[in-house]
Amino acid sequence: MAQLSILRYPDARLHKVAKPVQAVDARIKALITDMFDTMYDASGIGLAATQVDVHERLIVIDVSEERNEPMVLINPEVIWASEERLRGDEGCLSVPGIYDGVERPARVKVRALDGEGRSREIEAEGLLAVCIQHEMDHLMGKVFVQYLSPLKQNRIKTKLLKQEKQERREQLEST
Ligand code: K1U
Ligand code: ZN
Repeated sequence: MAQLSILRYPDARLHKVAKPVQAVDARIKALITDMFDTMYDASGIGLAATQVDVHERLIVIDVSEERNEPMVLINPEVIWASEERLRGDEGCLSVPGIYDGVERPARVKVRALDGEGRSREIEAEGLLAVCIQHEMDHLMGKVFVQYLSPLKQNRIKTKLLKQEKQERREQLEST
């Protein structure tokens, strides 16, 4: 089991645009396994490769209560989005402790390759639709806080930078 390190906002690498996966080969399959381990360990419902500093279009998701419905989306594309939009609270493993409302299309249809490289179409609503759109934003270098006001973004940046400094101080003190 390999745990990957998750980039934390405001790390500039979270804003890189991911490139398409060229082949679903052994390297990508190993990355998928490590991303699921990392996501489950962090109690997340999704994780984009961007968040573990790999800038390729790959997402892992599991929105099930039992944590037994893993879903892999490689090179995902939204092929339809509903006109109806819903606002819901979102969180992010790269923005720990921050939750805020974001408005997005209520339902989406996405085409992607699965973990075996087979093309799939997924119709999603509810939490799955929110999670897919949130993770696809990561692949475009967008973090959910960028939907919030500049004032809120600045407050979040300051809070997380302060937390990071404090954690580094505590680490130094314990060595
Ligand atoms: O960091 C991520 O991209 C994963 C993120 C996905 C997500 C959660 C909620 C709305 C949109 C996208 C998380 O898993 S945050 C973890 C979390 O605290 C959570 C888990 C279940 C439901 C809601 C939040
Ligand atoms: Zn996120």
